[in-house]
Amino acid sequence: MRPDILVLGALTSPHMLQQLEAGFTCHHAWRLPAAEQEAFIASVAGKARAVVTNGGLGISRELIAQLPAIEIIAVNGIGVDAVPFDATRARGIAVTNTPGVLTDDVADLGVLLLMAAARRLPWLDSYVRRGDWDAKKPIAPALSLRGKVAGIFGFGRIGQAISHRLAAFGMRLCYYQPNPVAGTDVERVGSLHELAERCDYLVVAAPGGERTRHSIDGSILDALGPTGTLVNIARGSVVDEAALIAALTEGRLGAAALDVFEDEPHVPEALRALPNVVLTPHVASLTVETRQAMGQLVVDNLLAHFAGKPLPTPVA
Ligand code: 8YV
Repeated sequence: MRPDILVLGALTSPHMLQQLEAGFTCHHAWRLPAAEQEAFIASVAGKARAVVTNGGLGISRELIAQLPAIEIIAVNGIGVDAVPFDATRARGIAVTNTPGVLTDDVADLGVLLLMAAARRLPWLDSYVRRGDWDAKKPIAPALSLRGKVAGIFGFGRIGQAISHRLAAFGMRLCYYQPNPVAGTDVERVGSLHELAERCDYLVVAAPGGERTRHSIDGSILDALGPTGTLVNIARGSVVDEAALIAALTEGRLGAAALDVFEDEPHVPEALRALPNVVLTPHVASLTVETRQAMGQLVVDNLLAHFAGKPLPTPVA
């Protein structure tokens, strides 16, 4: 009998979808309008032996409690901050994620956002579209990246991949995270506050969750200052969004480039109205190749689990 799986997060890889459909009886909650999902989930809850979800969505403690047959939660993403591990541990539920395969694309988007903010790409694009070039309206020059300091908060695989890319642009680098990283030439500074004081671009690549919640608060943004730029490709929860909006609106922070938000997909109107902000809708890993590789890991973990084999990428 094919195991029943409950799919919560949108599946963006057709290849993954095909393989899931071939090996399992899939119940696709994500295809339904939000208002219909609860009743649908309740109707299949008794038989779901696996859940497929994504990094941002995770799974709630309440939903886990609703699933008597659940054995494994396969997260289609690297971040597992939205998975309640006390609940999974208590029930012996396995959790897997997709490490490694998304590092390059997420790092690329981090650099793209940093450069888009530095060179004011959205403003320039609309300048041309609006016909301001024909009208010979003035353009203020941007600032060069060469010689500027990028401070990376969170120096795991993605943070390090961002640093390699930015080094190639002639930027100086430093990082902060609680545990020093071995085997890197990049300097670790003593605190997040010091990192923000030292850098021109503060790039958030730290995991989400309670430990990092609102780490980037008003005092960190003030340390970054009116010429500083915040880039976030990690989790919206790491940044106090209200403090960020206040700092940008009051000119205490120069600019921000954000792929992630506190209450996705809701992006506060105040943020959307600011000209010195670049916004993308949580798409750092959204490329054909990476989503296929992530999807393959999800499928491989599920197949291994139901075949009684070791999981390729379990979360410890
Ligand atoms: C995805 C992510 O957007 O990996 C993560 O933690 O947030 C992203 O790569 C998400 O998991 C969609 O599948």
